Amino acid sequence: MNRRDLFALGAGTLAARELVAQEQVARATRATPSPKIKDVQVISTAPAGLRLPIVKVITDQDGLYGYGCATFTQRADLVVPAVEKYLKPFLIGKPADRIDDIWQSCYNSSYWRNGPVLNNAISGVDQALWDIKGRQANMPVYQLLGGKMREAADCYGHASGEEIPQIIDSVRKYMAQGFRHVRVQIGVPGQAGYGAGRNDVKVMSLHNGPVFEPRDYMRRALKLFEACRKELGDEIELLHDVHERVSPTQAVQFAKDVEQFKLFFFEDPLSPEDIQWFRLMRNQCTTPIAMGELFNSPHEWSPLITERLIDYIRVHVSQAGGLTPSRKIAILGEIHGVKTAWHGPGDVSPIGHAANVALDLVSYNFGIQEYSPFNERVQEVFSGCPEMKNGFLYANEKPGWGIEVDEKAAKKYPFGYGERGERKDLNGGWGEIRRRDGTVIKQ
Ligand code: GCO
Ligand code: MG
Repeated sequence: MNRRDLFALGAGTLAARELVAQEQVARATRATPSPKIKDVQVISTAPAGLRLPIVKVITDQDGLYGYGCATFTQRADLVVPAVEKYLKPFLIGKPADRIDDIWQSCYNSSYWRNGPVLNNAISGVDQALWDIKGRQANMPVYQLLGGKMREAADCYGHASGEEIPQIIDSVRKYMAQGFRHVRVQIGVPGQAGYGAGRNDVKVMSLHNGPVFEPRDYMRRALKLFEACRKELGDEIELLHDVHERVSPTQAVQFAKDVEQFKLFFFEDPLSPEDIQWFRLMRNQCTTPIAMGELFNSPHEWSPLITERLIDYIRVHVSQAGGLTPSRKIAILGEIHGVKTAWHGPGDVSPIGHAANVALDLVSYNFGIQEYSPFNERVQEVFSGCPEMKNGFLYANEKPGWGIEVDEKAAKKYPFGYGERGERKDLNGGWGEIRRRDGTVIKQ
């Protein structure tokens, strides 16, 4: 019997009122229809010569789509079929608003998981779904995560060079722009150090390729820190990236030797294969340790965080599978007193940088953000990049990530070419670096 019949019968007004109330509740709780995933595409672009695969998820609702960062620059072409051949057919027709559910199903759909290609592909989809949800809600993503805990993300810039005076000069330039944190890297003459030039010197070696000797590098780096403290004082926060270039015992010794210079953090002293050594390093000194840009798997970050063996977790957000798992990493860190320092070099796309900033703003345990400037070409392709002011990075306040991708401009900068349009060897993948005797090293 419906409402009209009840009234017609003049039946008890109580029953009639109850029916009306039930209808109201049903109307209020009836969910708006979920947007369904209609298409999943990859935009391949390298505006700064670094290959950035971007995933675009398009829904069946007019004009509702989103972008996600899937940047695994060294093997960027492989991310494309991982998205288009496997995730796309798996996702078509699925509700775009069930983000974690989609993340879990993509993650499990390959059975073998936690590899960089597949994780980056999932990240592209995951971040695009967050963008879509933000656009639907008419809010920036950081609002969906609970809102700001701070106004902007304090950042560090990169100062590097072949000789000490050059680097000190570069730090001063950052300080003049308002930065309070700067990473310092120095080259070794004739050697292929990380993040610094090598000048024209030739070093003796048993092969013709780039050379790197860990002990030469460590001696130079210690001289650099000493000079920085002498010339720049104690207030500027100095950071350094070892880039897993030394052996485990050298790393422990190096961490002890730099303790006196009070670095803000000492990054990647060990490779992911050697993470068991962090316990020893911890027992030997109080140098703050940052680690994790190479991590793919919870088996890597979980023990280091829960056993409080590092100070900063430095995951490359797309490498871990996107915003959804990285938010969980941040929360795990908060519980264990480990701070965040998301990887933010030039080979993270502006969408990825926007995801970093969203996490920076909402995480209590934010530590520092790595910053790489967005050049003109990058901004030609990506409008609405996070903004830098006085060493702080600000989120775009528009819905979602607030970034639009100009797909026509993106096509002007295909994979495999450098910043000046020159063809890149190995399609931009990395070659090898060897010690004097020819032993290949991690780089
Ligand atoms: C850092 C880095 C990077 C990586 C690069 C690899 O910024 O801390 O170690 O520069 O080397 O992202 O592609
Ligand atoms: Mg690094």
